[in-house]
Amino acid sequence: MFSMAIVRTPAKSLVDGITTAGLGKPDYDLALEQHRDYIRTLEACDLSVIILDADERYPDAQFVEDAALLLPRGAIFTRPGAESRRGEVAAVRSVLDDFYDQIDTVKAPGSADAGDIMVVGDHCYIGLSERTNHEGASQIISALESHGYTGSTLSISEALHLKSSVSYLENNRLVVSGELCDAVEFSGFDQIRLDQSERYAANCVWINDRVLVARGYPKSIEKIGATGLEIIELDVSEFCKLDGGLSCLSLRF
Ligand code: CIR
Repeated sequence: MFSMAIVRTPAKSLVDGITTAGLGKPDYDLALEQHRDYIRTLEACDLSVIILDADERYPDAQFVEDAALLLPRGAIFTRPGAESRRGEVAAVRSVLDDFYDQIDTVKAPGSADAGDIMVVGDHCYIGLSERTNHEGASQIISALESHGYTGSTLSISEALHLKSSVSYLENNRLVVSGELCDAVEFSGFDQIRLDQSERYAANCVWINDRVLVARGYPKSIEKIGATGLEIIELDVSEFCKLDGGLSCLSLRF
């Protein structure tokens, strides 16, 4: 169960965030409104939300999930794969230092975005992507082992991050899309397979037996809803334009 979350207010510079989506530039005011809705939803899921200030130097800083992996007793801070995002970690770290005794940090030449890390019980699946390299993953696995966790890697090529295509909904339930439908690593899960046309919805977020799902993906809502979990739909169209999804917008702990 989670009781807290960290988010970061988008800066006006978000319109210059990194993207491959080809959906045009996000509308700042609408992004801000969607971000406020997101915060209200986290609060409705009984989380206390820490809101970090916007920083115009970092157009992608609202995607706080990439800066850290938070485990019950320790935090692992990443070294984001995109150079323009490396400076984002400091602000996230400054609020988390007080919560954790054990802190590890990914160091050069390692790189990792925590959007590439999916926690399933005491195991972490780490996507090797354009952002997360072998060295970064192996530093994370060593840190995980010192926290009593294990880690394993799998290569991804279709989407930006591992969790762009897969989400764990607890109790062995996994939402999967695209290339990950055939991944042997995930064959033992109860899979909820999404249509290719709705693959963006695979980035959903389990919070205390509710699931946040992106608005606009009706077939996925029906499939995920069949689990019996309460679904909360949220419009994140402006973040989708920056290759970001629901999970990227917060760190839950
Ligand atoms: C980036 O390319 O880094 C951002 N525009 C999007 C990051 C999304 N984060 C995530 O999927 N965990």
